[in-house]
Amino acid sequence: MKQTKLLIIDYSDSSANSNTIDVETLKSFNVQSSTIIKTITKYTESNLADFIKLLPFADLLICNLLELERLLKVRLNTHQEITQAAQNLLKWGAKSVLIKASQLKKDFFCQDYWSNQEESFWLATPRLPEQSMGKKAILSSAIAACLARHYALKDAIVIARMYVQRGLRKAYRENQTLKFFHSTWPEEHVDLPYLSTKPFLKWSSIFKSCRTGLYPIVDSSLCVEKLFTLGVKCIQLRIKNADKLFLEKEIKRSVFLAKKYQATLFINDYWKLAIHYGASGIHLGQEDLVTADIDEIYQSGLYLGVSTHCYYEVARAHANNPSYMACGPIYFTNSKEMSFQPQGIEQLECWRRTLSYPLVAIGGIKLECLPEILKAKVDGVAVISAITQAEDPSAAIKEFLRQINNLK
Ligand code: TZP
Ligand code: MG
Repeated sequence: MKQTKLLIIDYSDSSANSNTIDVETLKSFNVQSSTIIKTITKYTESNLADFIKLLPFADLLICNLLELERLLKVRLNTHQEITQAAQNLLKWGAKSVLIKASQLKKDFFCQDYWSNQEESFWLATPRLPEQSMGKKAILSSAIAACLARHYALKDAIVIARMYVQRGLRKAYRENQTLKFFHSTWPEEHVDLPYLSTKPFLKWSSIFKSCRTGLYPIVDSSLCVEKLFTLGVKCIQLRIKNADKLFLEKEIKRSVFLAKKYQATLFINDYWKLAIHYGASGIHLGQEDLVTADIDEIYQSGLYLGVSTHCYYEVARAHANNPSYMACGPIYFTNSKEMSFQPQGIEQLECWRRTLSYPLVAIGGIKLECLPEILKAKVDGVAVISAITQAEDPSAAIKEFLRQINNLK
């Protein structure tokens, strides 16, 4: 999370009322928190020019497909055309754009596209029956609400999308009219969007699920062996910056040990070697999701675990239906360079309420805080330093195992 005070422009050209704000008025605003400016502009060439002058102030411009077509005077029939149109719109000066593309009717999913030129993603949810309820206005309000709670913009967009999806899914009739269901924080798995850099064209394969229990992360086959002899049943081998020969030897030996002890072994990063040597699963970070061949991993029959640190990453992991999601860091950690603040136990509890995936808590977990982690009903507890830096690693492992397995 970071401090955010952003300007959102919710473009609309559908009303006859002209209510367009001009640049001078905008400059005179003393913006204290994230603000939404709704432009209601009966479309003419001259007020289009005024509208464009506002855009360099906008952190986010939201418009739907038909509005985008009218703004750019183009027809948009494909994902590729929408992507290109969004890039053209960005040239007008907004720092980022969110295109509600649900009007692309032949699309199986309901998809939105966000881009800030450097980064972009599609957000997809199953299509619900078409309802006209001012969805775009609700979406921009929900984004502003999340920004006010200091979520980063990409997280705010994901949470707002969940809010809108739930409201539409649970829409109800009152006096013959269909009403959007407004409520508190969205926490239902079914409303979580799939997030990907590519448009969503079909359902993704679903990886078999894996409940890890105590899940130590170690960097050598020697440690793997020691932990298996102490009764650990699931381990991740995470070797960074090793030479290829050494790496292969370590993976091969760890796989041999996992088979000997009838235990589960995940390999971090090296998915091709994991498949080649027959590990039980592969653990990938967010960057790896871009380069790894997820279909090939699925075809190989291995588990897939994914690291997540925020809503944006959870939605991106969700697009791959992994065997578990690791959420962290829960507490402060020194074991990995981290650009995320600790999420804390409340957010872990929220992930538990939200995610149907097996949930692995990670980051700064020591024996002292294990009871509150287990109270959150996680399926796995991933640890590095609590074991590698323990005064008596064997005793620490026995205690972790005792507490985790007692609760099963
Ligand atoms: N991913 C998120 S936190 C973390 C990783 C790999 C490090 C966990 O190590 P520790 O020592 O248990 O905090
Ligand atoms: Mg990685």
